[in-house]
Amino acid sequence: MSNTDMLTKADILKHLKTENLDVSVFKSVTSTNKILKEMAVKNAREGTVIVALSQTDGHGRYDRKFYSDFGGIYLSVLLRPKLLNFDATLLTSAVAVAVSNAIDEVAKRSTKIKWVNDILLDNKKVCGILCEGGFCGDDSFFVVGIGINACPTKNGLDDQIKDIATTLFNTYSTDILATLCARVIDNLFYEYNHLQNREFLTTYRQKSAVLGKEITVLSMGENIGTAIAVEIDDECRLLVEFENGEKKKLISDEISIKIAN
Ligand code: BT5
Repeated sequence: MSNTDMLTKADILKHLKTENLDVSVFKSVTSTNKILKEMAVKNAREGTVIVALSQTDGHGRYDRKFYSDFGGIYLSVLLRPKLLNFDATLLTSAVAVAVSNAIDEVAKRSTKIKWVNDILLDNKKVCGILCEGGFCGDDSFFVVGIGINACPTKNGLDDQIKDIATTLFNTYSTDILATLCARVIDNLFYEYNHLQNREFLTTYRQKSAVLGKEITVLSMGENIGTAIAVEIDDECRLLVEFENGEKKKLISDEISIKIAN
């Protein structure tokens, strides 16, 4: 990639509508979430946004690797909710709606959400989201990390993920990355500021890749059964019915699911 291809802060600000944000863009970092968590404990303010064009140590839940080569867009946003009992599951789900809508708008595609917060395009993962909480003194904060396979990487998707992942666009363009990044951030702040009315739930359910489907439920990586995904409740828990008729409400951070073929 030549320097003229480098996405800059100015490129993003040109498209960004949300005001009063503190955006930094880096060519390569370890992990935008890691850096922003370190900044958060040192009092970085809400609205601090770190964008990277690649990560050497991008991670997902349970420290799983998130492949983050040049071509994708990797960003983290710092939130400092004022509410007591702020619900991180709702935030994560609302962010999924924000990102899915942003991708659909910019790419003119129709993405789905795999509970809780993977974004799928044609049944393959195009984006992963990781919300991590922490404390700064008595105050809690959340770092929302988003990784999107936006444009092709030099060597294509890694062998480890090429069967389950996909890329949004066929060619590289800084304008695509800038527009996508700005829409994601704008939508994220919209959903964050409207979280309490739970308006996002309607779209969340409409975009669900799992409702009505047969799913394999994994708890800590272990298969605990096949079930039908019946409902997503107002707390974003997934109601499933196992083959033996047993019903269970799944909580996001306890399980992960595989959609059966
Ligand atoms: C996630 O975790 O999908 C959340 C990923 C969050 C990444 C962002 S990038 C910016 C910020 N900084 C970070 O360090 N992280 C955040 P999880 O649901 O645990 O899924 C991880 C799994 O997704 C891996 O085990 C792979 O199977 C798959 N995967 C890894 N890289 C991928 C990629 N680039 N595209 C699609 N799938 C991928």
